[in-house]
This record gives sequence, C-alpha cells and structure tokens, in this order.
Amino acid sequence: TSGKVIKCKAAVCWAAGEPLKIEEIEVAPPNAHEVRVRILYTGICHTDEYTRSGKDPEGNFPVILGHEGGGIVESVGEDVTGVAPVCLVLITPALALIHHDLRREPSHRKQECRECKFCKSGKTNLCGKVRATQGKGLMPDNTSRFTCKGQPIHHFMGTSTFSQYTVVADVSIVAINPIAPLDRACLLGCGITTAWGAVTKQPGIKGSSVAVFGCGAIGLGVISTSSTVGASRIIAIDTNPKKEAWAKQMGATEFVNPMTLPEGKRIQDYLVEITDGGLDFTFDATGSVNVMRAALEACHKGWGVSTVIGVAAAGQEISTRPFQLVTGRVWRGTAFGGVKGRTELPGLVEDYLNKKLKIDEYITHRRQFEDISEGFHDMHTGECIRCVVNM
Ligand code: AHE
Ligand code: ZN
Repeated sequence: TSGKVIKCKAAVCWAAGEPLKIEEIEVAPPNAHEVRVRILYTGICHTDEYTRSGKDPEGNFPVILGHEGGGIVESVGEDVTGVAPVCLVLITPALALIHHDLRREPSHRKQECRECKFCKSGKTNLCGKVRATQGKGLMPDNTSRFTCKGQPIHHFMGTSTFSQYTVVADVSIVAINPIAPLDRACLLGCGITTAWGAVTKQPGIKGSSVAVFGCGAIGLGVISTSSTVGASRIIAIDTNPKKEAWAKQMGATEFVNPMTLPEGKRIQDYLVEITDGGLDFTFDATGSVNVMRAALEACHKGWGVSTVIGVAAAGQEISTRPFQLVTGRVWRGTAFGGVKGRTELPGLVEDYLNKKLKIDEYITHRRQFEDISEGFHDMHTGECIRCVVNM
C-alpha cells in the first residue's frame, strides 16, 4: 500500500460540541519526514473531550481527535530514520524532537533539531519545529493527509489516533519493544507518562509531603509515582468519595473530600492546618482554575512548589495574592510531564514490562471502535479512569 491512498474508518468530529461520527475516510501517503501508522489501540483523554466540546481555543473542525495511541508502521516517507514498516510504535503529542537512533547518545540529544530554540536550550521538552502547524491541525507543509466526502479533515495534536490509519511527523512517533502489549502501552502516549514526568522531573519529592488535587488518571499517576519515589505523605483530594479507594490503592496515605469540610472551610486552609504549615509539593490534575489556586495556597511558606498539569478552558485565568509568591511559594506547570517522548518512552515501556510502572491498574473500560462515543460518556461517569479503544 506504500505510496497509495488508504481508505479506512475514522471517528470524525464535524463541528465543536458534536458527537464523534464513524466515517470512511481517505488517508494520503506520508511525505518526507512523515510516517503512516495502522493504529491498533488508543486511549481517550480529557483533552480529546475538551477539544470536542469547543472549549479549546486552538480547536479546528472538522477534526480527527485522539493523541494516546499505539500501532504498527505501515509506510514511511523519505528521510525517515528510526522506524520502518511493521515497527511497533507509540504516538505521542509532538513535544519532543529527538531521533530514535540517537537516543543512546546523551551528548547529542539536545542538538537533534539543530534549528529549534527549544530543543537547543536543553531546558524543556517542548519543541518548536512542528508546533505551529500542529496547532492549526495541519501537517508541517500546511496541508492535511485526511479527506472525507471530498473535504479535508484536520489533524489533532500531530497525532489523530481516532483513525485506523493516521499520518504523523517522524518527531511524534517512537519505536518500542515489540513484545509490549499495545492495548496497555498505548496509555503511555499521554496520561500516565505526564504524571510520571511531573513527579520524577521535580527534584526533592523523596521524603517530602505531597498533595494531589484530582484523582483521575493523571492524579492517580502522580500519587503512584510520588509513592514510588518515596514521598513521606501523600494527600489525595477529590470531590468524588469513590476515589478514596483508588487513591489509597495507588499509594495515597490520606484522602480528603473538600465537600465534607465544615461550611466555609477552604481546602487550602484545612490542608495548611493538618500539615503544620502546608505541603512541600502540590499538583493540580483537575484543570479548574479555582483548584489551581487552592493547590498553590496549600503550599508551605518559603519553599512549597505547586505544579499545574490540568488544562483549563479558553478564557480561564488563574489568580492569587502575589504575597503567596513573595513569601516563597513557586507556581509552575508542565506539558507531557516534561518528558521527551522519543527519548524516554522506550524506557518507560521497559519499566512497565519489568513491573516498575503501573499501566493495567488504570484501565477500567474497554470499547470497540464503533462504540468510541460510549468511551466519551464513560469519562463523565466518575467511574472511568482510562478507557482503551480497540481500533
Ligand atoms: N490548545 C489548548 C491547550 C491544550 C493543552 O494545554 N494541552 C496540554 C496537554 S495535551 C495532553 O492532554 C499540552 O501539553 N499542550 C502542549 C502543547 O504544545 O500544546 C489551548 O489552551 O490553546
Ligand atoms: Zn492527553
């Protein structure tokens, strides 16, 4: 099929707020530095729902969503190194620009892009190379590889894993150990990796107190990773009482439901009280700007660090009294946990295979591709941690 247009099924979102519709689409062959992949499994992340709902200021429609996938390379365009047909791959949001073949040479890592200021900085996993076109829902040449009913369909996050075949930039894909079960490993494409990175790339968590706001997949991943690295106290916070058992199973030492606090008692004040002045580290895994504020203000004076992971809707802004920062609290954020996808995902797959990293524990639901919309409903029930879709 290399070089030919492929017809397959994809879940198309025709307009903001509309449900996904399974359609027959055409997928053009990959250009230079692009790879066409048969997606086998994909997770559904809240960011897919966020963009579907119309809250994402960068939303482009019609679109094929999905950014947490795994599959097999079907064909590659010119100048692609590191992956070849039938390689088992993970698709990751195009944040890292690291070539697979250089990943064992740390001294070269930061120069791989050779043109992007971000990659050259060595300070971030963000990469400027494909970000601009990715944000417009297009491939780097400003066009789409998808058509449906004669109309071009936008890409999403440089990934579009809700299609049986997708085309991605070679910087958005990484070959992994072929024995890895993709029906689980696909979840490393976003949520679990984000949580893992947010904790492991933050120095000082060992022996420290941590509070995690929100016990979805990200929050539970932060709890689990904090436990693994040796946090002394891990307080999980969620308004859904059913999350207590989940949080404790992942390693939380305490659970607080803000709805059960006395009338007028703010969660940050309660946490400061029970921790003798506040937490060493807090994490927002909700995307609510009020919760982000509470997470910052629950930090200990002088050194507490609060990390924003959740994605807030268009137009939302965070606020706090500047005195909170003047008195030594730090407000920071992270995308994809600071993880460089192509460099680090193969190692995370190995950690999973060696039982050092949980994935199976997050999978509460499985859906066939035709029922992908049910997977979106699952997310709203409060019972679903992650749903894996069999494509
Ligand atoms: N496009 C939105 C922002 C969406 C957003 O913040 N995405 C996060 C999480 S994606 C995984 O669920 C992210 O990492 N973004 C990095 C990037 O480069 O987009 C907006 O507000 O404009
Ligand atoms: Zn995501």
